[in-house]
Amino acid sequence: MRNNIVAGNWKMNLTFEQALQLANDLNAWATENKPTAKVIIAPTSIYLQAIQEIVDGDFVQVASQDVSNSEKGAYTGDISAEQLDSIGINCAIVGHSERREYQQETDAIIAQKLEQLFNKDITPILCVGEKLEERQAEKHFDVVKSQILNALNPQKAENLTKLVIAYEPVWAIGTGVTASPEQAQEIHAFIRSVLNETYGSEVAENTSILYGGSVNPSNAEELFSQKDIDGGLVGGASLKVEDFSQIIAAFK
Ligand code: G2H
Repeated sequence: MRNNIVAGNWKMNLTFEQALQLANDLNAWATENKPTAKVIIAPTSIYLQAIQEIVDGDFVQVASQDVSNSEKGAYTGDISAEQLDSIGINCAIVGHSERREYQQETDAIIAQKLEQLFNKDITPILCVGEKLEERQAEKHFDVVKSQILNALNPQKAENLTKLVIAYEPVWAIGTGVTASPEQAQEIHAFIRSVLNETYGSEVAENTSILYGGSVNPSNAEELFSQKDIDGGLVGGASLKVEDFSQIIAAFK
């Protein structure tokens, strides 16, 4: 279902103590302020259960940063959708550009990961986005379209309404450079039109499309006010409760 969502991707940051503190602080803020947007945090996997236990799931949901593309078995170091489900995790980020780049994740692997998540009714946040040279060559629409179709075409039709997409231009990630609200809106509208053309209006209208890439308290409100931007996937600025709460509060 299409919701306003602000998700914090903590990446490989924070000690256990720091992570618990941040989760506690955010939980206190969210339970007091009752934000209109859905709030999600994605800590490193070894903290998932402890953080899940200290936050109020009505206000702060906990997501995994990744999932295995295999169901179970001899895959040392991997974490399966079934294992996430068994500790009550119902959301996972998939296909982040850092994993595409450093772990050589292909669209085919990402499609398998989506399938694993759908099989366990875990909501995927599918990340897509072009690199700087692709934008400079004006190939960003083609790149994003093929990332989406390659990930979604193998899925069962009934699962496609249970998806969140995050558009994260690689040139804006952790760089302090943000896509302008107009640039972001343009490609978010394009993503929704691709969903509409390929999978129909129900999928297009039910998919929350988040923007990611150097979202901060100063740019969140303008980005989130765009028609096809349903929220943000926030990295660096999600590590401080003051910044992250201001971003969440950009949804009045
Ligand atoms: C993009 C984003 C969160 P940051 O990766 O996924 O990170 O906000 O630090 O650019």
